Amino acid sequence: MEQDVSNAPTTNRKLLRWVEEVASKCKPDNIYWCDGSQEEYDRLCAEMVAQGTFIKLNEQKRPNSYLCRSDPADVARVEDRTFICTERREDAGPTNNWMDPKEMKAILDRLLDGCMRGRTLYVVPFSMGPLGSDISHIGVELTDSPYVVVSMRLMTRMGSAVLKHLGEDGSFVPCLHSVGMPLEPGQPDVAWPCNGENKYIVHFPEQHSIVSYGSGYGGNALLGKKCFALRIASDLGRKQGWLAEHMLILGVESPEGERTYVAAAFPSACGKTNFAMLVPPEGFEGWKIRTVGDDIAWIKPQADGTLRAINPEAGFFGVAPGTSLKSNPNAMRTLERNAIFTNCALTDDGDVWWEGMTDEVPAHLIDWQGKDWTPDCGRKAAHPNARFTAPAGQCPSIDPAWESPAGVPISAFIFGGRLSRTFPLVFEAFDWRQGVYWAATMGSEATAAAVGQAAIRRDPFAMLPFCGYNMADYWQHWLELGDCYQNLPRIYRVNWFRKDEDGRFAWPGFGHNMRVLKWIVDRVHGRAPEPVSSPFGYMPRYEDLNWEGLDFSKEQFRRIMDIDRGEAVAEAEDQEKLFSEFGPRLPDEMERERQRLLERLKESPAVWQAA
Ligand code: TSX
Ligand code: MN
Repeated sequence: MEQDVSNAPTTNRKLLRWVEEVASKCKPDNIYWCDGSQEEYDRLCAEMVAQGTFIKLNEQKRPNSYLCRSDPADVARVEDRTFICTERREDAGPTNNWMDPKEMKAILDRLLDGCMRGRTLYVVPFSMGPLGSDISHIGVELTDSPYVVVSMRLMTRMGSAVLKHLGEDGSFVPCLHSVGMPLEPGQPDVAWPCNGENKYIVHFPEQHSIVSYGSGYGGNALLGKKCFALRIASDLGRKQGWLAEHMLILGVESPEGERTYVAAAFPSACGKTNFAMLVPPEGFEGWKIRTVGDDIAWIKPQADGTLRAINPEAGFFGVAPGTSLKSNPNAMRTLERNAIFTNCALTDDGDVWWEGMTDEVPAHLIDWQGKDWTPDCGRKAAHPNARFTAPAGQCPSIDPAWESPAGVPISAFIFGGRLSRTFPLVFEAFDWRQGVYWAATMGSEATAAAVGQAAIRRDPFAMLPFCGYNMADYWQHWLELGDCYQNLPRIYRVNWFRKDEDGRFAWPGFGHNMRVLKWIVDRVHGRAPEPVSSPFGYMPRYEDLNWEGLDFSKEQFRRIMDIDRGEAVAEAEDQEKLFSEFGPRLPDEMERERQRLLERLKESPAVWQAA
């Protein structure tokens, strides 16, 4: 191994200069250029087993898979330590943490000085999206964490082919990551190095660069995902006329083989991965859901106004608790081999377990903190944010076109929240502009709400923590697409989580969401009967959905589709709090749509119901 770059497997000038500069600042013991091979992956995993970072799982039960336990203080993304550093504060907007780039660089220079002592600097070249697609982009992550290296191999296209593609002067997004725990000579390492005092997840949209310090976990450390593919890419997309979205992509395949692709955004805890891998219920024989992606979509308008989308990722980094053969059999089968589990529990026979995985709870486990666990011990066995990392190609429902460089054509956008009242199962926005308004105002009910109307925690486009610039400018960008292109996809709002008077879920959800998807597909192809116009938008009649295989009465449907005027007015009035945060930067169209809704509600009955 080398400390200079004279033997580097690249001639890319920008990359060589940057690696040299980072090495002289961070002072690693070695520099290692990743080739992305299976041998390299296996070797790094074996080194982490020896180090105590990884536990190899039972080869018979879970081939080529590992469990890893993080530091108990490094278990999630750190939003309050995440920064957007633009010259002007307004360009980051009121929903992002902002710091002056010069001030931030001074802080980082101090923290980065010698931060990789005693460690290896890994050079990780990666492509977000199929290599060579004109929707894809290249990044290079410099990291001192082998966990990051192996995770990046699962989550991105990583290795030598990327360097070859970069050539001498190809450009890339520089992503610098350090766990922020240098080792003195002779100092033993820990299983999960990180920095207990300082964490900084920093984005410089004006330079299109990322620096992450102090955390080894998920979205803080695998910089291709939230940092690059959402925060930096959203800014690139605005400047270049495309979209980087926090969306799943799925294809609905009819018995005749027609495939219709939709992209969907949900706030956290709505079962986005379950929806992306949905299994159609009884009554939908011959129908299939094909998964393209479960988290991020890069969407590029074509000259004719069609939108083509890719999943920039190559793997799934999903929340494990709640994932079961019942809730998501396709995810369970994706995880059968070649997977990394973080903060799950360990079974006595060397497999993993988490809450909700099986109806039967194991009598004994080692919990996510390495402690003995029994069902009566009063603690969770897996951390609630425990994760699986696995290659997307292993998913039984993966779409044949998921790696197509041209992407797939998007026919509809779906936005959803977790709302126990007020919002119906599904409605279609009257037009693009109103759709943007419904996406901008979406959110989920704050959990554990006290009695009465629970407050909605707004999460516009599910992008609140992921938009790399001013959210009001982001809405403007979406509105401008509507001005530039005809025949854009229709926009839908859905709500799987409405409850009845007794507080029970009024909709069976999961595979039954196919009934809603089918109506959307019928609408997109002009096959659905003329919908009903409600104060919110267009809605299906009871007869417009396929109810085969489900006992769901017209009366139940009415209860899950009706619009209570009082609740709807309160909702529209509550949205003003969100809009007012943005001052004059709020696009006028947003407030105008809100006023239009209030006017429609004034004319509507106390409880609106389809005739
Ligand atoms: O993922 C979910 N989806 C989307 C699936 C494609 N979940 C899981 C919770 C989110 C992490 C859901 N939970 C969904 C849903 O559509 N709906 C619900 C609510 C619900 C929970 C249990 C039942 C019904 C609805 N059980 C029975 O009806 C027996
Ligand atoms: Mn996500």
